[in-house]
Amino acid sequence: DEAGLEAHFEATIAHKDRIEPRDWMPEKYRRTLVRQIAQHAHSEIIGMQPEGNWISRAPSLRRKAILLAKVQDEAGHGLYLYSATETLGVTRTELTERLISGAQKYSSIFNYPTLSYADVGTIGWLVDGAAICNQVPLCRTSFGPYGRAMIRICKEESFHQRQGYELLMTMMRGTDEQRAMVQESVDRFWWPSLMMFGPPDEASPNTAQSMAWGIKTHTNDELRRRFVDMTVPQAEALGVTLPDPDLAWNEERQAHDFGEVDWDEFWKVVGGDGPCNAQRVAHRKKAWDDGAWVREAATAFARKQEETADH
Ligand code: FAQ
Repeated sequence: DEAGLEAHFEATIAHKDRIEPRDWMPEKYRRTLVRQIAQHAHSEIIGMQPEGNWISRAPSLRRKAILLAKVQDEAGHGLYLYSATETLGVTRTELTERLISGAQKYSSIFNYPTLSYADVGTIGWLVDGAAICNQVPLCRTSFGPYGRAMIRICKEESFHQRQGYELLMTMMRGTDEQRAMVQESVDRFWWPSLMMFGPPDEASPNTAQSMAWGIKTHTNDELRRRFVDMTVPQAEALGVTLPDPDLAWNEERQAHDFGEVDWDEFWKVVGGDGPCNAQRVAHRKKAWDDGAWVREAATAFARKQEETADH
């Protein structure tokens, strides 16, 4: 009966065991997962655009090969995460339509433009760095397919982070112009990277329930603080300044103090009014529309194969 199933679900969560697709789960748990995993998948797919912008202009064959591999990895992560979402009873077509209509979100960070080649390095260092900080704990999330997907994705994100840092390190060893280009890029991406962790805890409607269900294991602010502590020494090693006058080591807390994120900007970008929101969604819609004939042909071919197999 329903009460027994619910008790079993609660016990599984309490033991930190995993919920699998065939297990009974509360409808709100299922909906929360579809929301979070689909948004995560959409972020990977939309996230191909800012860096994809530089593939044709990479400064060397080696840099181009690295960038191509990274952007392809992001496509793979997106497809992997759509598959995890499909185990909850939605199709990829429905999810893509919800992205294009604006019913579902994707990470705010991908609504900022990539204005210089240094942005490729900064995205790897800061954006993938923030992604790792947020996603390593998700390897132990309560829903099996999501947690297992995160393990592989985090390994690839580590490579992405290192390639970005190495790119910036190379530019910092270059000319004054190159160093200035890195600093200017870090100035633009620092605050938006902090926004990736979501609103402050007191303004995060989903955190409490998601933590009770073991979907999230840390709050948004906890992970944001962890990211700042992790990144400051990396910035020092690189020789760049993080654009926050309030950033300082707090001896007593053994952690960094830092300034307040511009939450008005965050909500504006999340609400669809960031620098590139319209462009990102329009680009995705065009690719989806242009690909309709491929999906139709593949479906017709699969149907024909089935019919032939019957005879
Ligand atoms: N952008 O109550 P909360 C990557 C929304 S990494 C846009 O705190 P929650 C790798 C939130 O959805 C990026 N919207 O929500 C890569 C909710 O709205 P809703 C993807 C945001 O879910 C690197 C509302 O605000 N990573 O792609 C954002 O408990 C380089 C209230 O917020 C993930 O998705 C935001 N930044 O916590 C690819 C990680 N923050 O849905 C290419 C998995 C919040 O009720 C290149 N997701 N919102 O309408 C999570 O960990 C969580 O969903 C959070 C938000 C922490 C993002």
